[in-house]
Amino acid sequence: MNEVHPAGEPKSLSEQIQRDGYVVLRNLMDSQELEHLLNHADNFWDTLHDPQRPQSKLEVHGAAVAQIASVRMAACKKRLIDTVLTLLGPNIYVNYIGFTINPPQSEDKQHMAYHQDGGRISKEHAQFFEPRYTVKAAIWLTDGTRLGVGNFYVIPGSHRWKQKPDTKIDELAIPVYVEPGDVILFERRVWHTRKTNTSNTRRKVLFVDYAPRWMEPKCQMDITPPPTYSSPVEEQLFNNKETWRAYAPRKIDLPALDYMSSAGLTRSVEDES
Ligand SMILES: O=C(O)CCC(=O)C(=O)O
Repeated sequence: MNEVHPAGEPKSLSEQIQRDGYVVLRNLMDSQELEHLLNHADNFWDTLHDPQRPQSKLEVHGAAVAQIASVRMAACKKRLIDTVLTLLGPNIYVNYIGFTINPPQSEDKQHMAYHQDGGRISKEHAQFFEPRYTVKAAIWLTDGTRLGVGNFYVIPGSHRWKQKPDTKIDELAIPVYVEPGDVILFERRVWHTRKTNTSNTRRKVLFVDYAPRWMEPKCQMDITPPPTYSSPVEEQLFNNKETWRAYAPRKIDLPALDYMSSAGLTRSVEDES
């Protein structure tokens, strides 16, 4: 977390998320950091993919991924974490982390359905104001600058829909083009999908979901033995064992609070209109 960025950038990135439901953080990872992550993704693929199902994605998540220092470091990159803290405030942790690796698929393979994240959350807020609650970072390790590579599609502004419109929503969606090392940061309510990878290369993305500490984890995140965390904020994000403290945290349980004030960050207020 020790690189610098122009003052105000997290604020303007978080304003873009408020408006569009997503934002792209360009060049977040440098080439060495990318190489480390790619090596891990490739090792997982080599050891875990099912050769009987060559078109199936491989998703590896939870402690097996969280225990890798370069992965935790990616989740804590300053420009990313500053934007996340501005959006969600200090009482957060990583409730999902995982590599998704998408091999080449045939043209007729149906793509994933458009969806919002968060399981039942949207259903349980029907007719009420639905808070953002969580944001997810898609850290792209491979090229996403052309179509047909398993691109991320999003409907800008759809996080504000009161209900899904009665139209073909694919016509409202746009592809988000990214270089390796760019990050798509999107919020839970925005409608999005991944299109089919019809290229001849594997698409590799590291996903990190940031959530309030009182929300349950989406995967088993306990790293044993505990690693050496590189900062108190990293420890808060990856070591969320004290569940009751997540509801009533003391200041000592919230290093991200001190971090926010030393970095001059304030939580943005969400416009409910
Ligand atoms: O793989 C992608 O690009 C999108 C994945 C997705 O829809 C999600 O993580 O909610």
